[in-house]
Amino acid sequence: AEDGYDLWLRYRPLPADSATTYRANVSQLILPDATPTQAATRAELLRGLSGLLGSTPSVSTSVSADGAVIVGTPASSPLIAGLRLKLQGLGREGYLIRSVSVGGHRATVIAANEDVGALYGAFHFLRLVQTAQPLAALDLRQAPHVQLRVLNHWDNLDRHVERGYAGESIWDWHKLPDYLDPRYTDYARANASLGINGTVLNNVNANALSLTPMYLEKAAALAGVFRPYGIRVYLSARFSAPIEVGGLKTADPLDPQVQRWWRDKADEIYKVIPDFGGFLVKANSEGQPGPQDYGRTHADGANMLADAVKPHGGVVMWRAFVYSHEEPDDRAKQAYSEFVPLDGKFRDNVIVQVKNGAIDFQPREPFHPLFGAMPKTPLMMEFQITKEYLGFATHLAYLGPMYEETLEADTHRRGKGSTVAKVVDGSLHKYALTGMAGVANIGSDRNWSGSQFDQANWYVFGRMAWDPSLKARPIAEEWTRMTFSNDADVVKPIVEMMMGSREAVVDYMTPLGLHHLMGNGHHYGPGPWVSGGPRADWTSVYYHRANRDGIGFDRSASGSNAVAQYAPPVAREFGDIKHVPEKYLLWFHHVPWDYRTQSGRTLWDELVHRYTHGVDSVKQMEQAWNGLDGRIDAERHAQVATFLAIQHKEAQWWRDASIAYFQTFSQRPLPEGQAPPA
Ligand code: GCW
Repeated sequence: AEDGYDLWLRYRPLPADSATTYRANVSQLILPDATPTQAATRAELLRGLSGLLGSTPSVSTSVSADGAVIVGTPASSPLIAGLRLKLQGLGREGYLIRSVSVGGHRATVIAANEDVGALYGAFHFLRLVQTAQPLAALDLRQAPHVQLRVLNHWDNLDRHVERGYAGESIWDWHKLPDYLDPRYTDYARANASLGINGTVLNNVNANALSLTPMYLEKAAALAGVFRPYGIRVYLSARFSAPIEVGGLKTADPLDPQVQRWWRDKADEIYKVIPDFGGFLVKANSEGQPGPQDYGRTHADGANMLADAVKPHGGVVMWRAFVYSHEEPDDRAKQAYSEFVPLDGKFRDNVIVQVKNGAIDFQPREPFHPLFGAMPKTPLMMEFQITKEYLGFATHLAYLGPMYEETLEADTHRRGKGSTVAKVVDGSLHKYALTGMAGVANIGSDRNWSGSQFDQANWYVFGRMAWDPSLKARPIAEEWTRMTFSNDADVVKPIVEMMMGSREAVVDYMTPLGLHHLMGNGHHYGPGPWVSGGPRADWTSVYYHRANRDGIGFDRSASGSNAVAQYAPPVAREFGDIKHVPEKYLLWFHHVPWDYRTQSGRTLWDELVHRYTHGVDSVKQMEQAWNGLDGRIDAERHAQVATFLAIQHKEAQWWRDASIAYFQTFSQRPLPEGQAPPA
């Protein structure tokens, strides 16, 4: 069935004429299969090429005709050893793909230093065929720019996925370790096709039971499935586990018994998972336990765990998403205030994981001020792939432009051009450890991600984790070609839809720098009126601050002065209402309703205009998609069409509810041509 299960690895037959051309370039495969990774590489190439070309290429040991594809490492393939390719600089995971001549025959070589590099190269080669690229004169070199490219699953042991909109967790803990659902292999293939090399299996709001022998055995079984695909398993560690499952009285990181407990635990884990990646930790945030419960710092906590995994080569990914409602200051400032003083105090196998923005995965946030501000501590990016604040699975929002916007942002910490991407890839501060995490949108739905288009968000995350300088548009095109069609009449409208989709969501939910206006708790649908409740920083009124005078959160020098956490040129830009980019206007300023915006409209009129524009953009997406009826298989077309209709209805809901609510403050009429809320 065309239900989307195959993701972007569809391998459906190419049109007859191009299949003929490709067959001439892929007449035989020469590749080893002595190791599990080699076997996986061979299986993928056979599966992909036979699907795409309509016939299975022969596997041989020597080049006997034009069109051989030779895959491997100097150690695994005598042919590759003989070619004396320049593999230096490719590292463990890099590869090259090159058109060569062997014994007078045209051939393509996919070569790497290690098996996993050859696997990545094989996926790249398949992608070239899938996206209808020429194979005649190839000369490609690729190596990842980021070391740890990991998915974070917020999956609970009862299979509920926190902020998951694609069904229950794919980890079937009950049937593990003995039953290995074939889906685990498909998960590994999909990740390896992007170069994702790590997965944190359990929620950062962690259950200490995941560290008990019974669950470790299950995690080890998954690690066994993923290993041939170059993917390591990590676990979220609950900081109070020494108490909960260790029977200790404290989890104080400076207590020798606690330190010993974690060391023993690490030893135990590495016995069953020898290549265990390490721990991810959410501590002293949203009520989670942490070192501050004992008067210790984040560094004390992280270093204790780092010492425990160090002898085994493990790392600790310590999250900077910390805030507490007991802290009266602007929530946006808290992570920076707590972490910057700790710069240089972490062990060398600790990496601090920072969300893209300082609040929480909003449709649009300015880059987190921590990026660039901790030159002596490796920082990794945390993006959210699951769309907690962007309409869950039914609203189409391609997140490539959002990731790109953050990665391109200039921190100015080492002068102009000090982009977030250069912090993340380590080049700005010469970090020895680099990483990018994505909060997964994966569940048991047949289509994995809850919708067809949400697969693109998994895809673009993986591609940008490999190389943070990649751009959203070419990745959207690549994904569309693999997922839907190479036909220009299909590719073009879909890429346009995707590229405009996130901006549409920003417009109908949180235009002009507004943020956190979603329904309380679930975060679905409009709730700008949300107030009261257990904590101010979970209410919308805390963030929009609308009153008779105007709207927006003053984070300039006259307000919380959060702008001072940025480098001076950025602080000046954001802190000055005349210079702040309009997309961040109400993030940093409380602005009078009659303020003139760049369009010449007053702020109130501009706000209404943006809300309406968001709805109109969804209408256009709907029309574009409906125009593709018959060009895409009926099952996927119908599902997307229905989801777009839902999105259209709900964009209107967002607009009408938001305008009606804000109008109670602005006390101004709707601008001309803007229908009153239905
Ligand atoms: O985005 C918020 C979510 C919480 C989440 C938290 C976090 C895992 O609403 O569900 O908890 O952030 O990132 O820790």
